[in-house]
Amino acid sequence: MASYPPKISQQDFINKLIGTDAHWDGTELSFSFNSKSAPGAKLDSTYRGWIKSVLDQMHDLLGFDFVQTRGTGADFLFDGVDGTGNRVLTSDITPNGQLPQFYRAEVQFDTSWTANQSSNLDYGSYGYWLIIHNVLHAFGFDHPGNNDVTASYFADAEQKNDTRKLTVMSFFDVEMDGSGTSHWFKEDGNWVKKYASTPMVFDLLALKKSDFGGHFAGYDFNSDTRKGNDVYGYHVAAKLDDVFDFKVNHAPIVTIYDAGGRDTLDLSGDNVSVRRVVHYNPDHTIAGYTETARTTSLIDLRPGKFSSTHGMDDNIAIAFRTRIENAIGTKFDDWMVGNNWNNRLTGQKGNDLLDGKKGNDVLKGGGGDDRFVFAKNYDHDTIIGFRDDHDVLLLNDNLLKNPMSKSKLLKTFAEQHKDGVVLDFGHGDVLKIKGIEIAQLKDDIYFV
Ligand SMILES: [Ca+2]
Ligand SMILES: [Ca+2]
Ligand SMILES: [Ca+2]
Ligand SMILES: [Zn+2]
Repeated sequence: MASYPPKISQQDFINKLIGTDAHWDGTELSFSFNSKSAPGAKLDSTYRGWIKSVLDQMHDLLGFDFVQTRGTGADFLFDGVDGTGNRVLTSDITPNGQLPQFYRAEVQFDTSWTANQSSNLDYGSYGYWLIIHNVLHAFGFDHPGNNDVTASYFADAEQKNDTRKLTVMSFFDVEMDGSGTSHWFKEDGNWVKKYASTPMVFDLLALKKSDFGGHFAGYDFNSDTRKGNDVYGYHVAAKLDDVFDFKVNHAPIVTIYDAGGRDTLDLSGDNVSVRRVVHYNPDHTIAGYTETARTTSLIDLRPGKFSSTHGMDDNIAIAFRTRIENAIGTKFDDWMVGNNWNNRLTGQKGNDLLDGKKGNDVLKGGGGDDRFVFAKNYDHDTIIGFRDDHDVLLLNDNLLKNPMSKSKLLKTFAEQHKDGVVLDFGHGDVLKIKGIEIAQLKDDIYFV
């Protein structure tokens, strides 16, 4: 009987990722590709392009400028090997009274592996995931457990949440922890397992300097990255990293880091209509899979939280400290959750639930029968295009000191304005519902 390993705290988990205090210093790092690799093992131009795209990601996260050089003396040497396995070798020195500093990293990819053949590299592929994994090794990361590529979850995982959901350093699939999390994606009629194409939420926490009591020297984050008003997902600007363009990265498993501006997660182009459901045996091992219609998505803008889109689960995360203000939903039934800032949530087609949380939010349900959540400390929210007898108001009873009837509620708090109804619950909690009259609203209110 397989049993789950214990769950450990976020702090303990991240301490496991940070195996050493060694780190890279300075602002510029050189890299090169070994031109003297064994014949047939050499990394071709396609492979090199994918490695460079990972270095671009590391620039956007940490600000290092990566400069390509010739020869084998670079800070990062990327090498192809034939049959000796993937390896990362780092060297560091400890200057007097300081933390250890890296001065060299050699990253070897075994191109005899099918996954490492350049024709098999793409966003979401195992081979691309492995490049990110190994580059993070070269930045000082360890595996979250004492295990390697041959490990199996029930025999070797030291913590229940050691899966690829939180970190690219894990060897265990997201579904292993019994959560039912599916990263399967149907491609050309076949179900394919997808992998993260950016460092994930805990990786970013572990990379960041001083987040964890100075245990790790860590890195400052790049405060210039995408600091304008950016759109992620669909209808993105040409200059955006392709990893966040879901027309290119069409089965996205990503964590979004953004340094400022008013940003939008646009999921309007997500038309994935099937998903793969994971089934478990009584002993927690995987029993098998079934295919089902995909009808919902979850879009959660809170830092550190995951969204479930493209028929997958927990595949898009917002990094801690990253603020994404706006979201555009799919044609399916979206559950949209805002954050503590001012959000604009647009449900579009489908029966959506919109929950802006704190901040002055604008909620637009679009077609379908939509539900709008309002509660204490939600500030000034505005609902646009409320459809009488279709849309529903879900009012949290924490807005009221004492329970009351809907008629009493409307009498006490509602005021008819030219363009809609304003419900002023006091203490700055004001909900405006546009395009409706008080009398129409009564049968559309529910207390939750
Ligand atoms: Ca931005
Ligand atoms: Ca809708
Ligand atoms: Ca909000
Ligand atoms: Zn590794």
